[in-house]
Amino acid sequence: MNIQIEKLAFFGGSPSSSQVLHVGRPNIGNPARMAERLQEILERRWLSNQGPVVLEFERRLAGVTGAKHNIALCNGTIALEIAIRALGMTGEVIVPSWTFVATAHALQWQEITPVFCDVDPDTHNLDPERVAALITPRTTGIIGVHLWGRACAVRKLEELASRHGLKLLLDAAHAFACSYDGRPIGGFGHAEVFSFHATKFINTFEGGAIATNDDDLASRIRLMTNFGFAGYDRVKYIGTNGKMTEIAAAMGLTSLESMQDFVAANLANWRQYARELAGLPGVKLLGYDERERCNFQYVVVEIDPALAGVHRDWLIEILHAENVMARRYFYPGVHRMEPYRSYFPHAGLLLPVSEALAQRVLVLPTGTAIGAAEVQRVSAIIRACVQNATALQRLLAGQQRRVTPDLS
Ligand code: T4K
Repeated sequence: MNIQIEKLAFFGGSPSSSQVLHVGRPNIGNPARMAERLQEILERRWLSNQGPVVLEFERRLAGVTGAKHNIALCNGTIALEIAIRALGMTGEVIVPSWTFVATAHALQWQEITPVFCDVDPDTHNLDPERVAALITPRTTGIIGVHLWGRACAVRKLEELASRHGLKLLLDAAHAFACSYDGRPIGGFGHAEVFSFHATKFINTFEGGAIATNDDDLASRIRLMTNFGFAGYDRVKYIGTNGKMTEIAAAMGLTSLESMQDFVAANLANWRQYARELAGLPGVKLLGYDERERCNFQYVVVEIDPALAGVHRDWLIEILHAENVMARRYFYPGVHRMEPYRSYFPHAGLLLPVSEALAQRVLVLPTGTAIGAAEVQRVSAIIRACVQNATALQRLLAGQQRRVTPDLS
């Protein structure tokens, strides 16, 4: 595919395709099977409250996570909030800023202070040495995130948590069906939390789950998920409503049946991106450890403007004009979002890696909705921009529209 940069849609040309490509277009399993399940649910007239489809979904989750308890919930954020509360976290909890905002909000929502910790530049996950330096007498827990489906430094975080008597919760929203050290994600820390949002590898429209091997914790979580009810008329705990619906679980079961197809599509896309973007200066595609199980749901690229000659934000604008809705997750970093930026205006000083990643990361479309032709199209646009960076800079300088940041 030959792209001439002066003819890019951003400069007034026509987009390379009218097809809009998204990051997070849902993976859909067999629609006929989903329709059958919906029919059964409607005939049964059992729509929520631990119905048979939710129970079957939980059993199937156990087969993937290997955890003893797998509690299906209405979304990943409520799952985080419930897990945090059931674990008894209070005071301060150490968490990366380089994550989706829900990880921190789930703490702040309960008036627990998120203490932002920097990440390792190679893994994008919590740096355990920096975590150790942030522990204070007020610290009650650590939340590690398996960002992009790549496991965080679980072993070191477990050691640290046990040495200091802290709770360790793992936000595994991205890491369903992934592994760490050959063991499935789901059984580490005190509990792990999954998201089954529409944009996730396996989806239940909206949904989530908590996996744990701790019997007491699991029963507290189950109580909290259903208002604290331990039977008709008997509330023995403070609770909320975190229940998953039957139709959501039906979508989950349907998704699980096609899980291997989803992985295969993601892996094929990722490998093709790797081939097509290879050798471009300043363009680093994040790798996956292929010895571990992975869902390959995220195609993450880091753009180093000094080497590439183009800034990530220029590429975003150019790609969007071409109908490629690439994303700059998790810009500008949670510590720069409200209320955190008002509470901790200088947090960035201790988060140099997170700050740099927020300027460089570009997430590209993948999933079963796209294939080889689309990957080739996205890659060709990026390649054309980087290979013609000097000409691109000249064209941008001549634009009336201001393009930030200005590299000149
Ligand atoms: N922890 C981590 C580390 C997380 O990443 C997340 C969620 C959570 C916790 C919390 O879990 P949940 O409470 O969400 O279960 C998305 C998702 O809303 C969010 O689930 C996800 N992380 C985050 C990384 O991404 P946005 O702002 O990108 O969503 P949105 O609406 O822009 O959708 C992305 C693209 O997907 C759109 O361009 C269009 C496409 N799309 C989306 C939906 C919903 C579709 O084609 N069809 C659809 O149905 O946040």
